[in-house]
Amino acid sequence: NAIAQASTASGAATSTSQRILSIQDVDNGQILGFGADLAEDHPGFHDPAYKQRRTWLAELAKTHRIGTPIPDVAYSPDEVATWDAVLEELSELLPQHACREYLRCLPLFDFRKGKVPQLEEMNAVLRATTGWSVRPVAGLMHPRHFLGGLAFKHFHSTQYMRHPSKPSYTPEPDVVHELIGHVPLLADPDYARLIQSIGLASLAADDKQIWHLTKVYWYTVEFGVVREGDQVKAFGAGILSSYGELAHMASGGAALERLDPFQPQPRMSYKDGFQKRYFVLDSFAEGSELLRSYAASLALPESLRGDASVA
Ligand code: TIH
Ligand code: FE2
Repeated sequence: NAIAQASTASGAATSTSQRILSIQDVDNGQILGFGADLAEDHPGFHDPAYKQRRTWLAELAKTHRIGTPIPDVAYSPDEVATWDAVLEELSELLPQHACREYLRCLPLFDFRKGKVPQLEEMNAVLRATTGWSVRPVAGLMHPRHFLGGLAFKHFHSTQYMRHPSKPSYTPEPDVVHELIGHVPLLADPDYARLIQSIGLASLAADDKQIWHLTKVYWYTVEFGVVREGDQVKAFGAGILSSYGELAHMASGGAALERLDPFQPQPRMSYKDGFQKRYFVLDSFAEGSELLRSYAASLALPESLRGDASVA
């Protein structure tokens, strides 16, 4: 994912209050965080070669235009080694703790050691299943742009690799997070409907509601869990792409709460480490209905709500 939070994006909010009407309105140029400028506490801050690599990939992502082929990234042996390490770790926990839809979709993609998959390869599968597509982005986008993309079945994905010193958990999205965390479920029709619901809600949202939706996105698409019989399984990409977070979720150490998109959501941060609570859906179908009813509540100005002749 590539969604910024209030703290990083507020400065740019004035230029992005404008409603998104088509995918062309999703501006990929404006990056609010996690681009090439690494923070002081980033594991790659003292690694000039890593920083240079990030700058190169950020520039490459910025050149992409919707509808044109996505340039492949030639991943280095070090980057492939990081991919291999994460894949190996995750293959231990995913079969037990990922939701069934995820496990059903995973084999559609050619995820194996020795090669970091390219975004175009992901799109070939997504085109043939749900019609979704991924496209490169340099870093964190303004939430109105990121969420607006979802309404048009576009998922913005980073292409850089996490720093090799910390393969089990990264505080920022990277290509492993996007590919292993997000992409497989985009091939599941029920999940695809759920994530698109958040995007559709964003089209009608004012700035305040955009921040609310960013949190709803965070507690579902990033860190959501879903009931399966008497168990709870992960569908949030932030859980699925991190050995540390998966183990944390599996240990039962975090609280479980029911998601209610009509209620204010707890604050969220990339800096908090493992989640203290996970929100539970009964199913993707139930989650989609919930989110679509929330979206419908935004579609009309306050003054017109509940007017049957307009609705
Ligand atoms: N923590 C996740 C990982 O290690 O793969 C990445 C992120 C998910 C959401 C925000 S950052
Ligand atoms: Fe994400």
